[in-house]
Amino acid sequence: MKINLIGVPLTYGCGKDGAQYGPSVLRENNMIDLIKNNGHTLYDLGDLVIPPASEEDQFKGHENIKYLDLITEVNTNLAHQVYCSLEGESFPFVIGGDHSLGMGSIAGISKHFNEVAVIWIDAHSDINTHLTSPSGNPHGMPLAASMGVGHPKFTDIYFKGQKVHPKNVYIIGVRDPDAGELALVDDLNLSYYSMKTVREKGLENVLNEVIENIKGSGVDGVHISYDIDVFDKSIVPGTGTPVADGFTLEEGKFTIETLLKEKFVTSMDFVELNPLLDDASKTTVKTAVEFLNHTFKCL
Ligand code: EXY
Ligand code: MN
Ligand code: MN
Ligand code: MN
Repeated sequence: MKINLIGVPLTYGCGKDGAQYGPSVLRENNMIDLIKNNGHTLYDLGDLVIPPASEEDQFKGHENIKYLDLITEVNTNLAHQVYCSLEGESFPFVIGGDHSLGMGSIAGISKHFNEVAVIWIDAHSDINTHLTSPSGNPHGMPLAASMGVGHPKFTDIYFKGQKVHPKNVYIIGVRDPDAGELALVDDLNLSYYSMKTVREKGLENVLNEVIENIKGSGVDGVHISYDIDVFDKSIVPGTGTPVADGFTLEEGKFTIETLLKEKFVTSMDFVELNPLLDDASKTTVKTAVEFLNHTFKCL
């Protein structure tokens, strides 16, 4: 498969330093070879240029959205790279960087396809808005914005209007929701599988339900936005918001293998690796490399 690799060294969305080194640390750990050795044709588009910003800038655009204008600009640029990749019949693979980049990825795919589905695999649902966020960190807002809920600068990234319909959104692995997010899950009747539900129903049953719904939905594009913090914090300490009771490495590999086997996935993000927060034995990087190798094997 033709893969366009797009690095997004962005950390302003997560309120911590370090996520900007995700793309470089994965490149240093042979991500390029992982892709090529699994038989893909790689077009490495390098990393987006992220404008510098100072501490004082962070609330200039809105009192509860950090770096509103910078995050909007970066996601607009990303959206166009993703759109152009799809127009060129390449698979856009976006490496973060914090999860606010999800707005750009989804805006780009939404412009290319008639109707898209988004599978959000994450310890968090990332459906806060400036009105519900406890932190003002945009990495907790991208999926709400992509559904047209939130600050207009975020909901209108790249083009005005909703990027993905709530009925085409599938959230898997949440273990740390905020009250405002749970309210939105109910309001929008989202397909929401908390980690508790995954454990009760069984991962394979959850994935099969998601797959059946997607196959019957008529969408022509499917995006996976994979947040590394869906893994248990014992194997992914190097992330901004680690949470207990997460996926084992095998569960993560099973998840991506099961979804990719359907051959309907058309783009993917891999986000929130923060090497500055990793442990001395680089457990997080090792987990990421093993997971990505399996991903590229299955793509
Ligand atoms: N829900 C919390 C907030 O909105 O601040 C934590 C968000 C963490 C987001 C990470 C990317 O998944
Ligand atoms: Mn996330
Ligand atoms: Mn469209
Ligand atoms: Mn998360």
